[in-house]
Amino acid sequence: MQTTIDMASTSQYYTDLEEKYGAHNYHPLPVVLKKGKGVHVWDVEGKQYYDFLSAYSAVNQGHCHPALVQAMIDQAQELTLTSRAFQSNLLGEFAKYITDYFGYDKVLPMNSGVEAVETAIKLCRKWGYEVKGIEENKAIIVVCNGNFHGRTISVISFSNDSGAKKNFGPYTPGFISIPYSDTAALAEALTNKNVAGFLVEPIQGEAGVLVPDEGYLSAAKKLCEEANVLFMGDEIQAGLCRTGKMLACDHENVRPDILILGKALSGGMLPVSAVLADDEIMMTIKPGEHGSTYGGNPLACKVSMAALQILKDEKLADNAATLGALLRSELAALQSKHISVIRGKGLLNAIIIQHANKEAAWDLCMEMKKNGLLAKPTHGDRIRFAPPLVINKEQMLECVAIIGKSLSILD
Ligand code: IF1
Repeated sequence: MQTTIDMASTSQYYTDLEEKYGAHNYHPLPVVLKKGKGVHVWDVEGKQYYDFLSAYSAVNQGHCHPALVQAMIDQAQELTLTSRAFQSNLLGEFAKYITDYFGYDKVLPMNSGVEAVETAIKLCRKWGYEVKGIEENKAIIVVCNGNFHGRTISVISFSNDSGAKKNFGPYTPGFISIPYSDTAALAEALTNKNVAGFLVEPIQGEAGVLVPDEGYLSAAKKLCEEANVLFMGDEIQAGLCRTGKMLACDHENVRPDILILGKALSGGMLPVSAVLADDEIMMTIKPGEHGSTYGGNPLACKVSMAALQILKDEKLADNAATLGALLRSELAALQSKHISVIRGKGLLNAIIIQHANKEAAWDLCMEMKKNGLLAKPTHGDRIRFAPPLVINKEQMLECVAIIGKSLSILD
């Protein structure tokens, strides 16, 4: 008979607890993690893995980065939350830091990514009415098919993913969806004078790491300028060095009118998101018109400054570019008949599995797990490869060896 202590040390125990008491809104890979450091995580049995998901790009700086842990501890002992009813000594400092860092007049801090997206939409609409002069309640925001911007009612209202949408209606109106990476479709949509903004992911994450055609983002930005429409870049997943540049839009020298950040803005410590824009846009929102209890809290401000500093100090954009190129070339060199597509930019990558068995991608992930690497399939046949950006060459080669060895399970 097992004692309670033995039980509590097994993955099954924790899986059962989640299953019984947690909502069933996820289908995770069966691994229960209890520790993380850099590119590695460990399960409750003590097995070590490479993390090839990085919490969907939230831990770009690596798990439990010492500078972030220190910032967290220091600030937690000092002051964590004031609400915005009172000021703190850190919000102004953070606002100066992040606006200097990205080159915008102002920042509006929020918490989760989707809250920042909602904030951008609200800002865009307000600008549409008060600056552009769109008739009340007529503002349109153009989005792209296959988008993923989060899970609030308004944001799922313009999703095409039936799983994310079905039976959550009625939906928020005011959005038009066009094909991604299609400038002609954008030009056509922008002929509508009520369009206030264009919301786009510079690389579509959920769609399976879809990189748009070269020149798309810069052409889209130009079309937006000509139509007096705000270009809103959702850099929540692709930004902050993930694709080999500070922002994914930097690959085409595009400066979004509204920049949306989240995830790695705190390096995995706590939810921190932000919207950046210049005064013409940001000053349309007045006291009382938008906010959040935790948005801009001192703990978040402190951690976020440290998280951004690490990206520069450790040259993580360059490392992502170099090791991403290595990953793709080494994956290609495996010459696996089961990999039909290898795509991505920097360390935001995906492969598409080609196999008669529909479960092949899942089976491969289970085999990679056995061999010490964690990745998760999406849309049945795609697997995202997105390790923390602190990964080094030797580790990457070991990871490709694990992937290569695991692929033999599909033969
Ligand atoms: C989940 C995907 C990634 C995002 C972009 C906004 C948000 C996200 C571009 C919202 C969030 C997540 C959330 C996560 C799965 C995940 C994801 F597969 F769904 F697409 F990363 F690839 N904009 N992405 O990617 O940010 O409110 O979650 O902080 O479990 O839903 P959030």
